[in-house]
Amino acid sequence: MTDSSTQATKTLLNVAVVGHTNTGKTSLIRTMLRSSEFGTIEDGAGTTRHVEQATISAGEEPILNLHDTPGLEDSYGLFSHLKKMGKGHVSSTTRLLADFVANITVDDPLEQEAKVIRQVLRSDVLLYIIDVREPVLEKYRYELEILSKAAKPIIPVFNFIAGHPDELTEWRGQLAVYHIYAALEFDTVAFTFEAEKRLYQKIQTLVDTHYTNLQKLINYRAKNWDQLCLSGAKRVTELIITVACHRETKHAENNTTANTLTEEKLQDFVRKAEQRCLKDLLSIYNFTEKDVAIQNIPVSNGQWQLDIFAPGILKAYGLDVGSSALKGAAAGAGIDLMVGGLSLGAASALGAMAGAGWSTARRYGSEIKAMMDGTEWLCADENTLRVLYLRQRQLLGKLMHRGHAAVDTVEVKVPDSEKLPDDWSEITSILRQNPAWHEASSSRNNSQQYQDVEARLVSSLLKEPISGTRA
Ligand SMILES: Nc1nc2c(ncn2[C@@H]2O[C@H](COP(=O)(O)OP(=O)(O)OP(=O)(O)O)[C@@H](O)[C@H]2O)c(=O)[nH]1
Ligand SMILES: [Mg+2]
Repeated sequence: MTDSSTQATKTLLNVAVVGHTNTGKTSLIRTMLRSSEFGTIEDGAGTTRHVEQATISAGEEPILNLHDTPGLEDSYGLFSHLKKMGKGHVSSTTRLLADFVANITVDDPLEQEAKVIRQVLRSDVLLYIIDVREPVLEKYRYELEILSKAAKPIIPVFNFIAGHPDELTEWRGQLAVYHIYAALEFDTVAFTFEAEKRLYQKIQTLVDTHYTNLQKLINYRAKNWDQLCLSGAKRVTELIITVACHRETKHAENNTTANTLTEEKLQDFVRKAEQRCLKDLLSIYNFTEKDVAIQNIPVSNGQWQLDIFAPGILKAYGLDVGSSALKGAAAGAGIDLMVGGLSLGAASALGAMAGAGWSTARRYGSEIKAMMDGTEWLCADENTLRVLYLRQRQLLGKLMHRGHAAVDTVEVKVPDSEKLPDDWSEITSILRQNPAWHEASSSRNNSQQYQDVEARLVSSLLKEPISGTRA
């Protein structure tokens, strides 16, 4: 480390993440770092055994140090010890805590607690992580009592809030006893950027010497978050476009076996395209299998649990359209009536026109030729495209943490079909008419019409759900 970076580290804001064991301290740090590499996370007490430090930067510029600490397991033991040290009186100065850490011996039963307190004394602000599912037991009161002796600003962070409103109220009441009013609800696994921003803003108000640096971090993170959401929406858009533009050549003679094979080929294409999109989205949002499980995303071993062509899928996405709902999405719709947006009749008329303009021939040439030699195409039918869109939109919502259980309670149920873009039919019809768009090319990307369709899909995916779910 160079002299200047040592200097920078010294002046960085130091934030200690403390709390009872197994409340999600390490998980919170991973979330804040956007890294699943940091520390060890386990469902069990005493996972983190030592203080570990990580630095959060805005680009290249380090902004703050986070210190993960072991969970406080024996707050009662520590409190009694401090009381003994203070001759029956736990003084309100930090002196007692400093004496405690200075005199602790290796293998002392309170060694772990000493590690925490040592870091607390070295830090500028404390994030106190609370598992609200736990009743406000005596041991937590001792923890708060001890931490408040360090005379550092404490920001309580409520974790595991989903479905526990009463416990949350009780915790808030308990904190008020210690004059701590401004707590944050921050789901460490499934968070929104807004919640993270509030966390930094809270620190800004409590440690105003670091205001400017924290603001740099907020701005940097906000920009990154927007880009992340945009990448997700663009990836889904690419899927919809690839599938909607795809055509499978069908044999004109009524050969059932050949037609079934074509249908299967089309289905396979759609499945694989969706699978690739799922894989990319999970990687864009850095989601591990554990996050997938916590977010209740219906994916197992990286695959959708429900096949896109499974019976009942239309119903699952609110597309209950009579008898077809029982069957699932159709394998494909014959495209002959959609050629170039023309009716069959118009297409034959054009084909018959020997002197049709060059541009007409170029645009409709393959359709006309196909019609002449009896070739037909299959393309993904309307319902398949709808399910595809709705499923990725829902996934995107979860990845952006809009649909987490923690906020589900305020969701107003809106039929999925209403979550399609207003101009959905127009979009899919344009896509079907432009098979050449199935993959990127400069002529596609420069086409005004393509850019317009892409922008419409992206913005519909980024729109807040109409459900009124809190972001
Ligand atoms: N559902 C849910 N689970 C969480 C959340 N935060 C943490 N967990 C889980 O809670 C367990 C404990 O998380 P850790 O991050 O290891 O907790 P810790 O406070 O660091 O634990 P110690 O190091 O043992 O003190 C893990 O199984 C996490 O996956 C959350 O917001 N929601
Ligand atoms: Mg830990």
